[in-house]
Amino acid sequence: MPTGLFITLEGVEGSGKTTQAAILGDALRRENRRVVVTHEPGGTRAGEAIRSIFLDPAVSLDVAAELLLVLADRAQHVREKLRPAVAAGEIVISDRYSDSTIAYQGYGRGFDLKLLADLNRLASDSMQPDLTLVLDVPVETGLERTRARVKGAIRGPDRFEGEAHEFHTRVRHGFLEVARAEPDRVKVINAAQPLEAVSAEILAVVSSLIKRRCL
Ligand code: T5A
Repeated sequence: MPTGLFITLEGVEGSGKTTQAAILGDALRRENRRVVVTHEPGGTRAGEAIRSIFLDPAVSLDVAAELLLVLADRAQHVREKLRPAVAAGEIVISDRYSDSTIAYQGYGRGFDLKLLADLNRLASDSMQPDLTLVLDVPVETGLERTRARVKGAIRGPDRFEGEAHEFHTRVRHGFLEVARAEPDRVKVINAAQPLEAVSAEILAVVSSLIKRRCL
């Protein structure tokens, strides 16, 4: 029975996850590996509909509704896309997953971490990443990158980009706490470096895992 690999990229706004997920996907495809690059919220048709409500600052959302929406997105993503792809032997790279709920809804919004762990287990059907890379940057660096992007686009900041600096500081701390608690699964990458240096570090960690798993 073929088994692939499940890799997640996590981090604060503008840490470079989307950019690095694409670069890693391309690098692995060049090695003739089968790769799926996906993201949360989103990644399925239902997920994209959820995402549009979830991120729109013009839609009023209580924090409990926000939490339940992102969990609904994950429940669909795992069952429709992530688990079948890994079972088929693909390397799945997800731009955000369960640790974002711990960091944003737990450390950011203040939900109880034990409750979130239970809800994450339900939503993810207990599917854990083989490897999680936390792209760590100072909050200001990340927000500066997203602001530069917003300037050149027609859209304004989304629900989270518009949050206070303290919120993002708690979120960054949350990711680092997750990494401290689970050092075998979670590796912290210094994402304040130039793009190519970050990509090289990520590829080295992933290649070493692939080698260990004999994939
Ligand atoms: N959320 C999500 C929750 O609250 N709970 C959850 O459980 C989940 C799953 C998702 C939002 O949802 C929240 C968290 C998020 O706020 P999103 O639009 O998917 O919203 O937002 P992000 O995941 O934060 O994506 P961003 O696009 O904002 O950030 P990325 O993906 O980290 O950064 P990226 O790659 O788009 O890069 C941003 C800019 O920086 C440049 C890029 O070219 C780009 O312009 N850049 C660099 N510049 C210099 N040096 C580098 N090393 C660079 N790397 C990238």
